Amino acid sequence: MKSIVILVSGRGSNMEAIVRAAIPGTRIAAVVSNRPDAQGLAFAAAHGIATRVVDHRVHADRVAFDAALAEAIDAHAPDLVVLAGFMRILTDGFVRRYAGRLLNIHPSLLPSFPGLHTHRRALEAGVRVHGATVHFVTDQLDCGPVVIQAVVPVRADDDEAALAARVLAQEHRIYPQAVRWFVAGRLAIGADGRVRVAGEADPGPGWTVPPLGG
Ligand code: NHR
Ligand code: GAR
Repeated sequence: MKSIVILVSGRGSNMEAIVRAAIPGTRIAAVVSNRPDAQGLAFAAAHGIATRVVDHRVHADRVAFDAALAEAIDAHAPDLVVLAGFMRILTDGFVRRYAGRLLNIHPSLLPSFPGLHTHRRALEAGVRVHGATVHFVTDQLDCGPVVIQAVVPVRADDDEAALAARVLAQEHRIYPQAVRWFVAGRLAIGADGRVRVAGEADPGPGWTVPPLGG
């Protein structure tokens, strides 16, 4: 049984998608939030999952916050740590501690639009396609090895909310898939820094494009 700790900051719909996927051979050991008011905590508690709050505001700096966060995580000795809408940048020391077992989902087609407000920036840039990326976390923000991406069209009449919703629906498909691959031991980071998915044709079904009409 692989044990997973999920970190959230807000709504927690990606966490919910992973919980609902009920991936065989996995157990969601805990959901940890840096915000006491994160909506995701209620869903986790209602599903019998242990919840913890590590409030970044009560810690003097990022190093102290990350130490408290690591303590909360390590209490569950997880095989995998999943950032699901987690909104605090993590220190190098934290990232090193969980190297190779720390995943993030970012709401853009990385390396385009790292950082925040990705949907607004995609609209401003006038790109025709946008999407989401699951990647291993490294000390380079939003730059870690890519596991899976999903592409969505950008429509002429899109606003930030409409585009975000279209991307989010794809996030809910690709994040459980990435977790499934990880727990099945099928993900490896090559010497070239790229992710290989064992048993999938190169580059694997790591990309998905919903039909333009959809
Ligand atoms: N930490 C490291 N070291 N590397 C990554 O790739 C990380 C990370 C921590 C979080 C998620 C990321 C995203 O997918 C993530 C990737 C928060 C910020 C941010 O600027 C940026 C990127 C991401 C998450 N956070 C502000 C901060 O000062 C706070 C913003 C807020 O609280 O609303 O930490 O987009
Ligand atoms: C998701 O779109 C996720 O990709 C994004 O925030 C949303 C969280 O939704 N993550 C980031 O922007 C990280 N900086 P959720 O809480 O419902 O999963």
